[in-house]
Amino acid sequence: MENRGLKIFVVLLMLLFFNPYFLMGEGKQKNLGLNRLNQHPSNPKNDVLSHTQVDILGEKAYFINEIDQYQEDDDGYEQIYGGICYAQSFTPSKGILTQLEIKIGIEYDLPWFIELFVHLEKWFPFLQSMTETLKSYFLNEPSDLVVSLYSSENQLPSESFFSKEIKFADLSTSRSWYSCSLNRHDVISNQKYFIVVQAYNGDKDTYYTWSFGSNDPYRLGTAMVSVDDGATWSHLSSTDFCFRVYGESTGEEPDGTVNHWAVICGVDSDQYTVAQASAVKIYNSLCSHGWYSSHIKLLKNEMGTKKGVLEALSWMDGQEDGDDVVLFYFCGHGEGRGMGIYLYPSEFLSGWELDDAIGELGSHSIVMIFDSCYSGGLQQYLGKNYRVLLMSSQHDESSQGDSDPQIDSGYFTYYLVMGLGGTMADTNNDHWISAEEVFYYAEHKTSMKATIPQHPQLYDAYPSIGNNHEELSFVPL
Ligand SMILES: [Ca+2]
Ligand SMILES: [Ca+2]
Ligand SMILES: [Ca+2]
Ligand SMILES: [Ca+2]
Repeated sequence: MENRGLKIFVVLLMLLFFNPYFLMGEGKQKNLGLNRLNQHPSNPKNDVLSHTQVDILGEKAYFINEIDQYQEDDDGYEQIYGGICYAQSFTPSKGILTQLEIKIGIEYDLPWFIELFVHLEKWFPFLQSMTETLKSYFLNEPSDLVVSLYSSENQLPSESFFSKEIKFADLSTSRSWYSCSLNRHDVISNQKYFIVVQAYNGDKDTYYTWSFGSNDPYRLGTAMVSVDDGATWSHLSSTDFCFRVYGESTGEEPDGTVNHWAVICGVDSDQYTVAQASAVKIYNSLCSHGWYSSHIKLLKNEMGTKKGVLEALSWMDGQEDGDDVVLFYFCGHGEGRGMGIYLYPSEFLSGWELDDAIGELGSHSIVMIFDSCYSGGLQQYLGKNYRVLLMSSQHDESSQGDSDPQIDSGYFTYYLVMGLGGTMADTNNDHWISAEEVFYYAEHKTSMKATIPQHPQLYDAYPSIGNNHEELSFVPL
């Protein structure tokens, strides 16, 4: 205590007698940042206004200031300093995020002698610069406040899709809404996202604040805290931080109704003469299980041109949305190593062109079935989140079929249709056949039936690449 008192006294003396402004008799301020402590933050709407102007010039007809999720109750605040992270999860209903606002501020406790100077400078303005110097010397100002957005709590601390640093001096002790433009970031509606704030250094006298509401005011998310840089989190039950997110619709948002849509294509070739018949079998199987024929485009032979397939996929995109189930089926000639498929009349659709078209779809439940030579190679172009790929053979294997009336299709298709036709494939007994279940039903039978090496391949990224434990159910029994 004695040392601290002595130190303060010495510094006061030094400042009093060696401060250049004091010696010059001038009350001029140095820009120490802290000068602006009591000013309001710069206009938080600036980002938004410029963004709107850009959109008007681009003649896009949407309103970016449409508020989507928010929690505005302010019953208190958490202190942010020393590396502790606070987070608030939320669930957007729109597919594009445009803007984030959080209600934040700062707090700092001045030592008594600086308080004294603050009072004195009202009568003696020349003391102002000295007061600021004292503040910068004695306040343990925290690092910039980092505001980030994450799509998973497992992604911290490195994989934020948005991050902004806010300076201590840019905030005020009266907590207010701070706005960040998000540059139209694509999100998955109805999935949880996380707003994370963190600052290092500072102390219990000098810290950032984030307002919160009590009694669980926001039901689609929760406040959380991490004391280990985001490695582990605990929920602050019944608390929600103050936030607002703004968004735009993509038109692909789930509408609460699960509709089923399909594009089914079979193109016969010299190499594979049962393609058209295979496509018809799949079509009939889906219709017999309640899929509406009006929801299916069946493209046989000369209808299965590149233009025809891409137009059908575009039609399907216009129909489906985020909570629908979609199916793309192709039977025909495949290119060596599975770089694409051959359509009518020998038109080539590459794996990446097909991926582009499928990528337009809003559905998060996409089944793709290929009964064609080398189809296993398509996985390298099409293997993405929300997709389950059923491929009739490896990338270096042919696929066989039989025109015998008993079979009259590719072997893989034959056993898929058989699997969809009964209860045998429903291994988890939920009265649905999933893409995964019907694959495992057909896989071994196809290999046994073929007279050449043919090993069907499954690619399962449903519901996502990192988590494929759920089944993509698409045919009810
Ligand atoms: Ca829907
Ligand atoms: Ca769509
Ligand atoms: Ca099942
Ligand atoms: Ca799965």
